[in-house]
Amino acid sequence: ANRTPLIAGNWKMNLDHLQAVAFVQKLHWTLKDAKHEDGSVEVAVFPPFTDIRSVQTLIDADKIPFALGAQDLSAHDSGAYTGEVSGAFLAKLDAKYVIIGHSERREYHSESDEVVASKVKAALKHGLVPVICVGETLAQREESGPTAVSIAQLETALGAVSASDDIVVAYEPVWAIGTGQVASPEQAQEVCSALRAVIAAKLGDEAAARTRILYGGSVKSANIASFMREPDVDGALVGGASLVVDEFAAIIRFEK
Ligand code: G2H
Repeated sequence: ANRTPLIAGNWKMNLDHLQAVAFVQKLHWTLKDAKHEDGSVEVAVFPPFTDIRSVQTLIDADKIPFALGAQDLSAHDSGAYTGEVSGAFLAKLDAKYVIIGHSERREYHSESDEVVASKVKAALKHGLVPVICVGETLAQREESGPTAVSIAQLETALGAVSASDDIVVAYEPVWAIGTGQVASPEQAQEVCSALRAVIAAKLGDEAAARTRILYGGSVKSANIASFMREPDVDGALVGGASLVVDEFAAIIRFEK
């Protein structure tokens, strides 16, 4: 299949808006002449909400070919939801993507599969591409095997998705997140291929062939190529390593 690889930097709660602008500028200069310039790899950054406007202004002014995303959104459009951010607001800032159901949201903010599904619906309503995160804990892997939890999470998340919608799926085994304990390429492939089968069953073969599925969890420049060689891994959701200019640039420059 002909899917453009997506390298996505999830900054989590790091870099204030001034640091963010400096970082994106430096990354852009480091990548001059790299293949993302010709569109053969898509680069996306996911800063904290407070940085999005500043990064968007910079990207626009300097014609930097990075897509912009948020790390979460509200399931609601507007109203009395103190502290929440609507997909409508993110769309107005030219955000293209929004991460939904990251394991840190599921764990620290008790986001259920149903909440994730309602946020996916809200993202699509506002023209944002949801990056739907799924993945199992070590205990779940030992109890129900490598694929069951991710399959169930994705099936619920796709509840309000239709075949023509643009979505991205990210498989992030919880035991590999920020731990340095990376999944093997074979483990990533096994789950990513099972997730593609879920998309095929729910949305059809065309959607399954078109949708990008990312691996996330301790991705680094030293291991990115091994994941990208797997047929069902179409990119990476990168946390820690996306905060280091040279390291993230090297990930974007991966050679299979
Ligand atoms: C998983 C990943 C990015 P890290 O959370 O979403 O983070 O690369 O630091 O494991």
